[in-house]
This record gives sequence, C-alpha cells and structure tokens, in this order.
Amino acid sequence: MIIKSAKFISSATKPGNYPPPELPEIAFAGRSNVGKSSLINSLLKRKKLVKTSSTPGRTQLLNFFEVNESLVFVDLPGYGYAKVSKEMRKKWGQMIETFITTRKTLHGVVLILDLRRIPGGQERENLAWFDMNNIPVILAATKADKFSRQRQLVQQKEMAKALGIPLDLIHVFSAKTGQGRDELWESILDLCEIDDFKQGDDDNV
Ligand SMILES: Nc1nc2c(ncn2[C@@H]2O[C@H](COP(=O)(O)OP(=O)(O)OP(=O)(O)O)[C@@H](O)[C@H]2O)c(=O)[nH]1
Ligand SMILES: [Mg+2]
Repeated sequence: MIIKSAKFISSATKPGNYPPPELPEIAFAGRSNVGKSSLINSLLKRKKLVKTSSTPGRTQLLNFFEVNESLVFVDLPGYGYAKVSKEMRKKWGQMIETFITTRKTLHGVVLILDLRRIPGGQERENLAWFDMNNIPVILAATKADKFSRQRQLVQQKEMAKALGIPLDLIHVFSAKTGQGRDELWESILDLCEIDDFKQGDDDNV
C-alpha cells in the first residue's frame, strides 16, 4: 500500500462540525488505550500523524484524516475508560453513536481489540450493535508483538471462540512490527470499494 498523502483534516464533536461527506470513511473504535491511534499511524506509515499516549483516554474528539485524497480515516475516542466521569463517558458514547449511525459516507468500522485480552460481553454487545445498525466491522487484534507466532494463533482462536465468529475474521496486527498491515489494508479497501491504489510495494514511504 503506497501512501502518497495523509493529512489531518479536522476534529469534531457534533455533526455540524464533521468535514463535508465526500469520500468513503472508515472509523477506528475500541477500548481506551488499546492502540487505535498507533494502528492508524502504522497503516499510514506516519509515526506521529495521530497523537498516541500511554495515558488512556487521550483521544477525546472525532479526528478526521484524509488518505491519498481517496478515503478518510476517523480516529474515535476509546470507550470504557474508568477514570473519566460518568457524564464524560456518556457524552463520548453519544458522540460516537451519533457519528456511526448518521454518517452517510461511513463504509465500516475497524474494531480494535488487544490480542492479549479475551473479549467478553461488552465486545459481543458492540458487535451485535454494529450488526443491528448494518455497519460492516473489521476486527483487528493488536499488540501481537507481545507474543510468539504460535501463541498469537492460540489467542486468535480463543478470541474467535469468545466472539462466536470464524477465526479468519480476526486480523492479527502489530503497530510496532507492521505485522498484518497489508491484510488489514486489503479489507479496508474492499469495504471502501477502492482498488486503484493497491498495486506496487511500498518500500519507498
Ligand atoms: N507493543 C505494542 N504497543 C502498542 C501497540 N499499539 C499501541 N501500543 C502502545 O499502547 C499505548 C496506547 O496506544 P494508543 O495508540 O495511544 O491507544 P489509543 O487506543 O489510541 O488510546 P486512547 O486514544 O487513549 O483511547 C501506547 O503506549 C502505545 O505505544 C502495538 O502494536 N504493540
Ligand atoms: Mg487514541
């Protein structure tokens, strides 16, 4: 995947501030601190385009990024962060829900999980919610570099079992090593129905 351009467009909290709905969009969702912003940087081969942090709850707005003048990535605030107030959590939930259910240009969501953590009721609920709203979901299990390849497969199987889905629906990923990057791009481009910038290798970025 050749990244010719990747740039920050704007941040928003409400529909009036979203950028014009022109290009296909993919949103990135997941628990606080799971590695959403790092995964986006890794896909875009930009180390610092999206702010990352070891402090959970850092991304607090919807952040829009335009890629190759062809699609838009939306970095969402993480859910389930215990330290922000209940009111704040509710506000974030509403902000994310409004975006996902009303945005006409949204082609799908990459739901990011931690490969080290077997998903539970919250994740199953989220998947059912996306399904109910007819939002296609791509699952990415990140931080794979924390495990050996053999152990990665064991975790991937456990996760698939816990979610009740086929194994190959979970993309094993690492922002640190770039593992799974090409496969995740393939799935994203498929969802956006884009196939004109797949060709070539990307050693030059
Ligand atoms: N080892 C390893 N660490 C990672 C990986 N991805 C993210 N991290 C680390 O996890 C922490 C959180 O990463 P972020 O990308 O900021 O996570 P986030 O989900 O955007 O967090 P919020 O915006 O706060 O919800 C940082 O310390 C990252 O360096 C990965 O693939 N491997
Ligand atoms: Mg973030």
